Amino acid sequence: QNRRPIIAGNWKLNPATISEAENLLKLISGNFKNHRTLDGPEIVVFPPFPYLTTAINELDGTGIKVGAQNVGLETKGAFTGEVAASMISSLGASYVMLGHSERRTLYKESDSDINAKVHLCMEQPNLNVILCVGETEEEYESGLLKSVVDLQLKKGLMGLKKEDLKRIVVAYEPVWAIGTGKVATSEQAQSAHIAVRGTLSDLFGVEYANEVKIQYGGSVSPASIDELMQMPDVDGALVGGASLTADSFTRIVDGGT
Ligand code: G2H
Repeated sequence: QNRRPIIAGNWKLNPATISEAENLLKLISGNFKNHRTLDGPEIVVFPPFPYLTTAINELDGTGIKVGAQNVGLETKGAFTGEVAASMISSLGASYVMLGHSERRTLYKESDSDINAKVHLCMEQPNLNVILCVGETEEEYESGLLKSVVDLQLKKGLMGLKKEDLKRIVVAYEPVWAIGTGKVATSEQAQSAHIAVRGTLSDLFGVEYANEVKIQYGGSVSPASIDELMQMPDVDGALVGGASLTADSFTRIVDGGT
């Protein structure tokens, strides 16, 4: 299968100030100025909401896309503190990340919330979604990986039209590997990705399952990226901590140490 890899940087709640964000963006932009992105992987960065416009401007001309880490459940009106998909889209962002385990656990987002948000993004013509799924350590130890991920995919993608499915990227992030330094082995990632692809094939057909990109996420670093990317079903990475310095993010995009 000829799936163009996609490397994404999830900045989470970092950095603390716009000037630090600008510095990071300038360094990333400098590293990718020479259109290395054209034949390489698709690259996306996910800064916090207040930095989205700055990121879009700073990365202009590099081919690097910008996405939001979440979106609200409403479209407009009296919902103080919320952010709508139309706002994200109208800034020129092209991705929204949904269902990250930190959203699921810390902010109690359910699969049906996530599904509603996926639909809100699909109403915006220019938005793609990275849908994150993954099991906890306890579930992994109990052999529940497949059934947990199955349900998250089934509920998260419920009711999507065929043409919308093309705008979905799946990120498999085992919760036990997130921010822990405990990266899954490439074999563990590969077998989980086969499970994810299997579910997507059951849900939407084998043709779709072969086309959809599945990223691995969880403590990815320049030291682990090469082995992961050698796995036939690993189509990229969702990188947290290591995306916060331009050097390590660039090394991950370029492939390894
Ligand atoms: C998983 C990942 C990015 P980290 O959350 O989404 O973060 O690479 O820091 O484990």
